[in-house]
Amino acid sequence: MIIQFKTRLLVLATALSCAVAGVAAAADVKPRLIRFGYGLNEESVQGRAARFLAQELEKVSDGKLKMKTFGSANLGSDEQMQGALAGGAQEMMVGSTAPLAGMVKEFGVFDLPFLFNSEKEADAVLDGPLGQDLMKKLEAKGLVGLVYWENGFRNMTNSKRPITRAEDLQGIKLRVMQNQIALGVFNTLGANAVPMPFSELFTALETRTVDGQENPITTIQSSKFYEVQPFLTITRHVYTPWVVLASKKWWDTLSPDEQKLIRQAAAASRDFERKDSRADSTKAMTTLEQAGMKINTVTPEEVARMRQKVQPVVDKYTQELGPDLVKQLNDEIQKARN
Ligand code: TK8
Repeated sequence: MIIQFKTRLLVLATALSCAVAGVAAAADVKPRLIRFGYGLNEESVQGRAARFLAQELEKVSDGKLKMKTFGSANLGSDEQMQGALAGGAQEMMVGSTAPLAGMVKEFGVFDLPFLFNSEKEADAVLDGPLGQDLMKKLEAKGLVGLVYWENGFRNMTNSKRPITRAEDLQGIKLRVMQNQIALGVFNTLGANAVPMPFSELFTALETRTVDGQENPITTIQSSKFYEVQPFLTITRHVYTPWVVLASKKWWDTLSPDEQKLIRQAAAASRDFERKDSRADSTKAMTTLEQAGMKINTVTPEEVARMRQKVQPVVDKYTQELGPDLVKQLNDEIQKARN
């Protein structure tokens, strides 16, 4: 009787200690060094989330999976890193979906303007069927999509004038992400859109190679665009995400346990990053005001006008991206909205 009880206790204790030690100890996890690249600087939302991811990964792997992070496009622009991952020369990165559309055109859906009304809607679509299906399409191109981080709603800055109406964009050389839809949208609104990698943007603004750009408030603050751009116009014209990617060539050499730990750490980084981004957005706005930027918000009527102006671009790319996909997108947004 007593012996039986003791045996049971021992079995229970063993089971418990295994659970506490976590997956890493028992699992097939080798010491590895993972290079993780990103485009913004270390003091940005991206920088903080990259450090969080590195720490989380060390924690869940008992120090076996070590991540070295490289900010400020030190491993290359988003596009260059995408190529490095596909070729197996770099393990991981985070970047915008816009340049990914060059590999999997369907990622262009996130460049369609005036889709989402709130971060909540974006989360629902990105973490839901549409966002996940898009990530699966990357595998054929040599990339593994892990999670979406928030980049956010984009607003315009420039060195010439406040944008109160679309017409104010006339004659403004506006840097846009390297993506056909972004190019079409801003040219149609009246700007002279110039596609350029983010890594070249600050210098281009400083030297007046371009007059303006568009990015979320958090980036306008962390990249110090306020030093060279006196005007900020709140348009929230598009919500664009970042996606955390792994090289498929490299991913396929990992054990299932290692893949599981990376997925787990990536999911934690997504939750951390979105929360941080939303809190930082409010703080960044104050910084921009204090830095003396002249800030205006376009009226809802003007947003409606802009939306109407770009409708032909939306129609054109709805055909190219696939009307079913765009319908699915709008349905998923509606569902999240209600
Ligand atoms: C950083 C970019 C950036 C994006 C852009 O590498 O290019 O304007 O918003 O966040 O991905």
